[in-house]
Amino acid sequence: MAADTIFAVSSGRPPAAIAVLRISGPDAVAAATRLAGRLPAPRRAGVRALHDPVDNQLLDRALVLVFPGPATATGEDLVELHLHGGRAVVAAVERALAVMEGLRAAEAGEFTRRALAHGRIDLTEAEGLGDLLSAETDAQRRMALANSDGRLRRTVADWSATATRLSAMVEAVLDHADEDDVDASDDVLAMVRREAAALSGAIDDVLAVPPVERLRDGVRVVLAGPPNAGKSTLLNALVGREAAIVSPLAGTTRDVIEIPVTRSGIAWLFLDTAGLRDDTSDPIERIGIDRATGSMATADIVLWLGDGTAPVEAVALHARCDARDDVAPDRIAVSATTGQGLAVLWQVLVDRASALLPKVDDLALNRRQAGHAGTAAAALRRASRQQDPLLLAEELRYGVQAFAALTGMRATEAVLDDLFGRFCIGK
Ligand SMILES: Nc1nc2c(ncn2[C@@H]2O[C@H](COP(=O)(O)OP(=O)(O)O)[C@@H](O)[C@H]2O)c(=O)[nH]1
Ligand SMILES: [Mg+2]
Repeated sequence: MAADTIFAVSSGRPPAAIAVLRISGPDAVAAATRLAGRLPAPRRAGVRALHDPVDNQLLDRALVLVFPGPATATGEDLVELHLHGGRAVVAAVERALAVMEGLRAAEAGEFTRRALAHGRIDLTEAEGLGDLLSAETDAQRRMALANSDGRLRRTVADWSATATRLSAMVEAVLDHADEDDVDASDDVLAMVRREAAALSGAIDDVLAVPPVERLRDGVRVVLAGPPNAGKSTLLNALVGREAAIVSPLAGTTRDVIEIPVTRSGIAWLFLDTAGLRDDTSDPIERIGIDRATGSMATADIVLWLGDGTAPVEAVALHARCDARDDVAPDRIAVSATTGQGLAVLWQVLVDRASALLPKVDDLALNRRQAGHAGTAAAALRRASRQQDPLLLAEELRYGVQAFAALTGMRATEAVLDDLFGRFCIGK
């Protein structure tokens, strides 16, 4: 089945000075020709008058660029129209394209999906691109750029090549099992086991790096404690706006409120929770308390605002310190009202987060990638202990398959839908 030719504005939402409309697919050049007449030479920009092929009305004067496939971003014929970025201009050109046979508007992420389908990029690069588009901090940008640029793909290709080479060595031993001298075969197998162990160790090192999600989605900081401890007020003070409702009534905060902020070059996700108490008869507050407990379980950092024993590893605060006489030397005294202690608290948060985040130059994996890397590492570890050459070869093959899944050679539709659903239209 021939693919549709797709089009979408790939630059920002109009109005803007310029709107870059991309057309990709087998009919891209024909469609552009119907609008613009004779096209400029490949990869050369040319100004053309665009006319509606139906009524010959002038639509815009635009810069036209033709990129013949397969050496293009999508792997297909690709045309860029640099239009004047007014809404009506863009809409008129899109209308003229939409009525052409075989053309349709692109779905979110569809250009990148085609790049993947045509082998222009692998799944790790597509994931890196997705992260790059949503990057808000410099660390996010640098990590995403490295992965979209093939850093992870190259590493996995090396791992896979090693496993494949080891697998071939075992196959060779198996093929010549009767003829060869047994000692030499044993030497080869011993070396294969050693190399498999080394490779699984190298993968484990990468798996030990904190996950990309924490960098991408923010360090999850949960404010927890009894009702009226000042959680919502502190959250507002930390994020710098009135995000959560504050009141002297216990049980005001019911649902978990999630507030993303960027500070000190780190993306944070602050979560305000319902106050923890056992004696509520309010069923809705009860649900809120269950959600609060759930949030604490998935927190990267818990800020504990309560006099009682703080949860293990939580940052214990002496909250509302302006309004109390007692002191707690082992806690950070903070007041959301006067601002006392907030700078100290931020420094503690930044220090903790730095240890929880991948370093920019680290090779870090997302959860999907780590799942497959873990599968491969486990297979290689088993291979390193396997005495039976047949089973040894089997484990190595298993490892190679996991690498293929990691780079998307065997990605399922569900994985692809999930990834590209996060992309914008036109990417
Ligand atoms: N004096 C003083 N009052 C505070 C402070 N933080 C919160 N409060 C007050 O304590 C009450 C409960 O605050 P809230 O943030 O709703 O507590 P939560 O139930 O833990 O979310 C409100 O009346 C706040 O105005 C503080 O740092 N100093
Ligand atoms: Mg509250």
